Amino acid sequence: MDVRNMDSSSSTFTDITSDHSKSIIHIDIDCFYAQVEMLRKPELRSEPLGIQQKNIVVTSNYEARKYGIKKCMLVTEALKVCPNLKLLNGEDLHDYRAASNKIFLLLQNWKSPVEKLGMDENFIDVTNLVQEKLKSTNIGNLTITGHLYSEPSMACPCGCHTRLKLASQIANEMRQKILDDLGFTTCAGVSHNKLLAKLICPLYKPNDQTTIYPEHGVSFMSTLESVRSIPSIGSKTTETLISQNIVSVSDLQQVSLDVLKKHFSSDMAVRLKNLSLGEDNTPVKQTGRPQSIGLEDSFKTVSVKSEVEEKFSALLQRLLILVREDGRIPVSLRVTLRKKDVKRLSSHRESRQCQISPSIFTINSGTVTVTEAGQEKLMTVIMRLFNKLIDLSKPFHLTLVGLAFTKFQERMTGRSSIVNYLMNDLSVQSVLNIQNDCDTSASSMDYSAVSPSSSTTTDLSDAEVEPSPKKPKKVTWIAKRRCLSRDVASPSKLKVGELRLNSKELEKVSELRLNSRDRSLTPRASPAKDVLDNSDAMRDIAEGGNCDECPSYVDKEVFNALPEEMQQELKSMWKNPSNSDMPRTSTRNMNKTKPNSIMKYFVPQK
Ligand code: TTP
Ligand code: MG
Repeated sequence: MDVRNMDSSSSTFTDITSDHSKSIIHIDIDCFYAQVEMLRKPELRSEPLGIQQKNIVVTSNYEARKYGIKKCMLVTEALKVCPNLKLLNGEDLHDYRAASNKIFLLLQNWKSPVEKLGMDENFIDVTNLVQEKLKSTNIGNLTITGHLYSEPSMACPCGCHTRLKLASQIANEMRQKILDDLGFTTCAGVSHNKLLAKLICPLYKPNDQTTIYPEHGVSFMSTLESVRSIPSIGSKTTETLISQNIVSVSDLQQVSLDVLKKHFSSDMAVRLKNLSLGEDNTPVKQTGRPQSIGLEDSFKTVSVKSEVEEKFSALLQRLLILVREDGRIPVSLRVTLRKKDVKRLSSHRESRQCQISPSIFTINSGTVTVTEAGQEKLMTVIMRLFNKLIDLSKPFHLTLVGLAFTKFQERMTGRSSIVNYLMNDLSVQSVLNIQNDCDTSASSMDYSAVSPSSSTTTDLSDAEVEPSPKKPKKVTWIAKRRCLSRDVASPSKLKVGELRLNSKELEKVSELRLNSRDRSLTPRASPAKDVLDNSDAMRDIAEGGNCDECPSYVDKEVFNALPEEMQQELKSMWKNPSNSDMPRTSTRNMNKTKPNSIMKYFVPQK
C-alpha cells in the first residue's frame, strides 16, 4: 500500500514527488582518517587500525571493523574487543583537512556543482552533465554501474532510470579518479535527490556504489529504524517525535500531518513528512571558501587562567597554519568557551568576537604570515575577550575553548583591484559586514549536557545544508550603526566601512566617526564595555602611517587602514595617473566625481 494515501493531507506534501529531473551523486570516503594514515604508512593496511582522539576511537580501518570496532567506541572497550588494535592519535586534523580539500578540488573537474559536507562527503549535481551525455549515448545498451537498490517493475515515463544509469557511470568515474590520483577508496550513492543519494551511499561498504530509483524511495526509507537516520533530523526533533511514539521512519511515514502539526510548525511538519517518504528538493549548493576558520579543544575541566592561556596559545599556533593555507587575511576573531555549571550539571557555550587589525598579518612571497609580535597582539586580544567572558573573581570551570577567524579580507591584485576592493560587494563584505561581530554582548547560549568525552573539532569547511537567509540591507545598516556607536576601537573599521557607504550613509557615519575619534583618544570609560577598544592591535593603525606620497586631500588614517597591497597600488596610481582607471581629482572638484568615486572618502571629515 502506498503510505501517502493514508494521510488525508497528502496533497500538500507530495507535490515534489513527480520531479525526478535531477541526478545527484553523494560520495563518502571509506574510513577517512584511517585511510589518510594508511596512505602515509602502507604497512598499516594489513593491521587493525584505530584513530584515537582523547579516549575515543573516532574511526577505524575495515580490518579493525572485522573485530567489531565501531566509530566512537571508548579506547578501553575497543582494546577489549581487539587487543591487537594499533592506535594512532588523530587530534591534529591538518592532514585530514588537506586530503579533504584535495578530494573536493578533484571533484571540480566534472564542472558540476559540488557541495562539501563535513570532511569526507561531497554531493555533486550532475544533472547537466547527464543531459549532455544523453545526446551521445545509445540508451538501449545502458546499464547501472555498481548496485541497484531494487529492480523497477516498469520504466518511469520521465526517463529518470536512463539518467540515473548515466549518473552511476559518472559516479564510478569519479571514484576511480579519486582512487587513481589520491589513493582513497570511496562509496557513492546515486539518486534524483540529495536525501536518497546520501542514505543509499553506505549500503555496500566499503569501496562500492548504489543507485536508487525514485519509486523505491518510500520503501527504502521505511527500512530505517530510527528517525535520527534522516540527515536533517536533529536530537531535539527526534526527542519530540519519540515523545509521540514516532520512532522509526516507517512510523513517521504513517503518522498524519495533522498530528505532526501539533508539535511542529506547518512547514516543518510537511518537511518531516516529505523526508520520511524520501522526498527532498534541496539543491546542491557549490561550496565556497569557508566563512570561518576555527579550532576548538575540549577537555575535562580547566579552572585556572594560566592553563586557559596555554590552551589558547596552542590553538592559535595551529590556527595560524590554517590561515596560511587559506591565504586570506583575517579581520575578525572569535573566542568561544564552554562553561560547566557544576550545580545544574549542564554546560553552555558563550562566544565573543571583535575586529582585529589586518596589519597583524603580512604577506611574504604570497604567504600570510604573523610575526612573534603579531602573535602576542593576537594573544592579548584573545585574553581580553576571555576576560570579558569570565568573571575571574569567581571560580570557573571550562570544558572547551575555541578560536576562530570569522571574517576575512580578500587579497586582490591587478590594476583594477582597488576598484574591485571598494565596490565589489563580495570582497568588501568580508571587511565590512562585521556588525554582528561587534555586538559581543549577544553571546550564544547553547545548553547541552556535559560530555564526559572530549575531542578536538573544527568548523572549517563544514557546509551547512541549509544556511540562514541573508539579512536585508536595512537590518545590516541598523546593526552596523549600533556597532559603530558602541565600538570605538578601530579607526580602520570606521574608515574602511565608510568607503562602501553612499553619501547619505556617509553623513550619518561622519557623526559617529567624530564621536569615535574623540573617544578613541581617551581611555575606556567603562571596563564593562562589550567590545575591545584601544587594543594594541588596533592602535597601530591609528598611530602608524607612512603616507608621504599621498595627495594632500587624502585622509591618512583611511590610507593607513588599507591593506599594504592597496596602498602600493594607490601610490603608484598617484605617481602615474595615466595608468589609473580612477578619477584624478582634487579637493576642489571632489564633489563633482561620480557618486561612487572612492576619492571623496579620503577627504578628512570636517
Ligand atoms: P565518517 O564518514 O562517518 O566515517 P569514516 O569515513 O571513518 O568511515 P566510513 O567508511 O563508515 O565512511 O566520518 C569521517 C571522518 O570523520 C572519520 O574518518 C573520523 C571523523 N569522525 C570524527 O572525528 N568524529 C566522529 O564522531 C565520527 C563519526 C567521525
Ligand atoms: Mg566516510
